[in-house]
Amino acid sequence: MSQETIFTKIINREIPADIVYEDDLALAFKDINPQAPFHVLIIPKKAIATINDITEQDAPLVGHLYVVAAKLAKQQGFSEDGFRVVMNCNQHGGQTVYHIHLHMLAGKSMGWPPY
Ligand code: D5M
Repeated sequence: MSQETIFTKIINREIPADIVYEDDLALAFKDINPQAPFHVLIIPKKAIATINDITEQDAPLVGHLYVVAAKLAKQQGFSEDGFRVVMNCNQHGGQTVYHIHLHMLAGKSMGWPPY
């Protein structure tokens, strides 16, 4: 299942976003409703609705999102102190935009569990 969402519009520059990283496969931009001093969403350019829709073929692409997170952490100086990445799935996971995205939160110490 892959439907066009607001994130496709961001990829296509049809709506604005504060883009912090882009390559052939992925895009990262500031979350509109930040939950940490640094909160970006790292998304694949390929529209995949939820974690449930990730296939074996998508594995390198999904892995790439983590590589981007590590690059951003290094670039922004968060590697050592640490940060959090999380991907929500469907209603119980708190997903609201149905184009997979890795939340990357940094710049403060975060609690666990996340509720
Ligand atoms: O996270 C979806 C996230 O997407 C949520 O934190 C708000 C963010 N969002 C929604 N629209 C935009 C735009 N236009 N720019 C930037 N960020 C946006 P989820 O895990 O699906 O709940």
